[in-house]
Amino acid sequence: KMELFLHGQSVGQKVFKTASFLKPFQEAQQVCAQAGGQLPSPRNAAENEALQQLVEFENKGAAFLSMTDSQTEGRFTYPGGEPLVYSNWNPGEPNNSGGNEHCVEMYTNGKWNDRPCGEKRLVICEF
Ligand code: GN1
Ligand code: CA
Ligand code: CA
Repeated sequence: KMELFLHGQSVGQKVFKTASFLKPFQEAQQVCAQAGGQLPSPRNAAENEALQQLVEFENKGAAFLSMTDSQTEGRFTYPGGEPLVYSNWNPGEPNNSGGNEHCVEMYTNGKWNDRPCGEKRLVICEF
């Protein structure tokens, strides 16, 4: 798919834009909210692919997704609390390694891993 803008990807009605910097999850959430968006919630393979292209292009490592299992361990939900309609976990994930992985990162290859929320990851927002 053609890259129309350097720092954005549009897919369906959704646009992903990268902030190009790294933040812990809570600050990343605030950055997106302040901009009128939210952290990315890829809900199908096309959205996941569009986001993956942006993560890969940025070349700053993995990016945070919106979803957490902070409410109930092992049950990942969107910011509104709904359960996932789509996932692209790396094999063996989510594993809640160390008992403290309640956020989700997308690797540059598009696969997901649960990860501690306090770690700094690339900030991309969806609008
Ligand atoms: C890392 O370090 P280890 O193997 O316990 C990672 C996990 C991954 C795992 C994949 C903090 O865990 O999220 O699931 O590798 N956690 C950290 O093998 O690096
Ligand atoms: Ca967890
Ligand atoms: Ca993990």
